[in-house]
Amino acid sequence: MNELSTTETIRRTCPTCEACCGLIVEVDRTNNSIVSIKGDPDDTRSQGYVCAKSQVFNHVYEDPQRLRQPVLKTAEGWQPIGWNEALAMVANKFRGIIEAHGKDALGIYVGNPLGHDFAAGIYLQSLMAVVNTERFFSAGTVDQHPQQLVCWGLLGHEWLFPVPDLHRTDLFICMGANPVVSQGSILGTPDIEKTLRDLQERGGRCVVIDPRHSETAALADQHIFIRPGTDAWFLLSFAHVLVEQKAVDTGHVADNIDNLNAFIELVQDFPPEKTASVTGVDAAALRELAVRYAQTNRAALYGRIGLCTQEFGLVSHWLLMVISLISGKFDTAGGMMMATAPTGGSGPGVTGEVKPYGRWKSRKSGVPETCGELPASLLTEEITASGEEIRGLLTICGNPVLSVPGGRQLRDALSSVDFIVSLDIYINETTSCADLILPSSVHPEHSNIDVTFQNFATRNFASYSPRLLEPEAGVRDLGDIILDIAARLSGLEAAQLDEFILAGMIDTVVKRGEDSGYQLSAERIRDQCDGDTSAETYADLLMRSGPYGDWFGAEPDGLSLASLKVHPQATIDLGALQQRLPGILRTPGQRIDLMHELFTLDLPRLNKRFEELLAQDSSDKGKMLLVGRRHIRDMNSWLHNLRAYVRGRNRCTLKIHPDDARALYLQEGVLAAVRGEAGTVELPVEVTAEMMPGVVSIPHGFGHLYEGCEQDIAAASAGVSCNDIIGTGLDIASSTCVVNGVPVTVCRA
Ligand SMILES: Nc1nc2c(c(=O)[nH]1)N[C@H]1C(S)=C(S)[C@@H](COP(=O)(O)OP(=O)(O)OC[C@H]3O[C@@H](n4cnc5c(=O)[nH]c(N)nc54)[C@H](O)[C@@H]3O)O[C@H]1N2
Ligand SMILES: Nc1nc2c(c(=O)[nH]1)N[C@H]1C(S)=C(S)[C@@H](COP(=O)(O)OP(=O)(O)OC[C@H]3O[C@@H](n4cnc5c(=O)[nH]c(N)nc54)[C@H](O)[C@@H]3O)O[C@H]1N2
Ligand code: SF4
Ligand SMILES: [Mo]
Repeated sequence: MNELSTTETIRRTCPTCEACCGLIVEVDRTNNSIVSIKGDPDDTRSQGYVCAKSQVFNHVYEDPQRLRQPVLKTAEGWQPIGWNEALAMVANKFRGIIEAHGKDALGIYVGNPLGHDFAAGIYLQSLMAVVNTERFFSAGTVDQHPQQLVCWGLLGHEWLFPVPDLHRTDLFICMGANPVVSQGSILGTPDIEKTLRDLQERGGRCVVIDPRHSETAALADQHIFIRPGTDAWFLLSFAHVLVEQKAVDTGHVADNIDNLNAFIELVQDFPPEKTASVTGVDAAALRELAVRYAQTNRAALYGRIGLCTQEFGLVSHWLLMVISLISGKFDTAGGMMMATAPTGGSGPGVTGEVKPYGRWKSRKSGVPETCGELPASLLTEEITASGEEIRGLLTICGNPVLSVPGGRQLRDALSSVDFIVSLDIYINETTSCADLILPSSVHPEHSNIDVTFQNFATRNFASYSPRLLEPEAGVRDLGDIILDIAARLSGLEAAQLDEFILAGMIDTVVKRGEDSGYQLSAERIRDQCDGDTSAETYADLLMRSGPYGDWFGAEPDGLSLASLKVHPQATIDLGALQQRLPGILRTPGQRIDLMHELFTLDLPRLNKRFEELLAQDSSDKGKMLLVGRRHIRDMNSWLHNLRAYVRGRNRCTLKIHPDDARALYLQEGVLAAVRGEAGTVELPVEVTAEMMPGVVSIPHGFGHLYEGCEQDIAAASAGVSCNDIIGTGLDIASSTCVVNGVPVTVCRA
């Protein structure tokens, strides 16, 4: 601290997206406030870069409408309630429901910001173990589930994701992702725009395959329109060309691969000329791209949300990974590679032979779970499942009323749940339906470690973000709240449950030591591990026994939490991505079965759909396919109460191609009515040649229209929710919600 002033400079990472940019924050100690947030030029990853959202966590901290203490819904409105009373009520109500109706009468929905809170992630695992409900839902089923299943099916680990090695690639093919706006997802790179320009400057190419000429497409060397939902056939043809070109080369994993011939046989049937009319991609353009890919040693084929949340999300991501594998571009520099995270693991989830699918089914429609979850769009029908209703619901950092298909129906269904608790910081479209809301500290008030995102980064890194401000009186951290609920439900004190978790982690570390040739006693580990909070201690344990760890002194130059805390920057760069196969494979016998039944069982559905699409008459006026989009100033639904992020032009518009607009008598700015399976919304038209003809786009996360919310700024720029149109259609092979390529009818309102 400077002697003359009360300001202090603290370095931390930005907690708002996966990029984890390094920040310099000036904090004023006299009034416990943040004076400024700037990019840290000395952060080796981000080098001073930040986007407009770097200020988010301070705006949220200062937002007067953010909840700062628990509130209970009463006949007189929301009333403050003490923590003890609130937590006792949660435990009593939930225990009562479980005793009367069984464990599965309790539902849990977890949203996206939880991934940005390391401590909450740890304690969520414990809560899930304690509650053990089959009615578990998360934003993951409107997101990365197909990718998790592909990672499990081919590599044996649900959370071992390949990322494009952007810093060394010469050809980046980007399908169904818009990293220039999203800042990269399962692709952690600060300043993606510069990263892509660097690629171009060294002679490389960026090619975007997307039904919209997105911000990433605008920067790319080539953009190819594709009809939404048809990527699987594009990829089958892509693989066909590789085979035709005799470009199949399985490289250093050749000895681990099974069923290569069967895969080759499969793709023989899909020359580009056969799939062109279905995908809308010219056969010659596809051939040229596939040949270029085959001839480029360092090439990365990447896909994200647009590939996941569509009718054939699982098959598309399977093909994406198999193509990398059979072209020698997987686990090699410049191709698709896996990070080596300092905490050693690659997150929760199933490894090896335990199947992460089909272990139970939803009660109403019999849809199989995947990755321990039921599709979030089925929450509504599960709540009302006759005789097996969800009676108690816990939502954690989630806003499913806006984020999940059939949002309006969900909102209605929530009124029939006996008791809803929301762990959230706002009274919004979802939490306003709760009986009790328990807010937690926000990012400036607690420390954090980017454990999840260290697994998705394009360069290996470690980071520590210290607490910036003294928490306001009575504020509790989200992790502690979750721990407390888990403890009360299992009849323990929070400290006792924490102690069990610690003992379990120490056992894991002892075993890790044995596997790596370090003889460590539990006592020695317990003596040495350290942290300001239990969660920090857990991070210390994992880091010290991880791939760069100090092994509790055995490797004095290795990483520990203490070494991160004294490092001048918030992050330490741990170098380029490394080759990880075959060692890291967790499949039985370390085999990579290219034709795993998880994927091939969906081929008949794929073939049937292909025939239907071939036969389809596309002349039906007003019938369009809906896709989503994101904007740099949004983060799903939760930044709209911050004036800095909603001012300016209305972003919640229907983007439509000029030819379609003309045919439907829609001019710029008029209201269009867009009807889908779940309902109709009306919103202003934006005519733009960005869109592929026949495709329209609406962003998600808007629709702040409900009574009872306490987000005045959001309400003033409400927009509409595209999830009020989108029905509960699934990529049934992965139980993932389809929010892209959704059939809608468009007309003038
Ligand atoms: N149509 C369509 N739907 C989509 C998508 C799409 O592309 N198209 N994308 C999907 C994707 S990828 C995702 S991840 C989901 C997101 O789905 P959700 O995670 O359900 O939605 P969010 O809008 O991110 O809601 C975040 C919630 O967390 C709260 N929150 C924010 N910060 C904190 C905090 O620090 N502490 C606490 N306790 N609470 C906090 C906010 O108030 C808000 O209620 O949406 C999905 N829905
Ligand atoms: N600014 C901002 N950043 C964010 C978020 C945010 O809301 N705002 N959300 C964060 C979250 S939770 C996530 S998961 C990530 C998502 O990160 P991305 O996946 O990079 O983001 P999207 O903008 O959803 O990109 C999806 C793209 O897929 C295209 N698409 C739609 N359907 C299809 C299809 O069938 N085939 C093909 N090939 N393309 C298709 C869409 O036109 C769109 O351009 O972004 C994260 N970052
Ligand atoms: S890119 Fe992401 S991590 Fe970087 S400043 Fe913006 S929101 Fe924060
Ligand atoms: Mo997401």
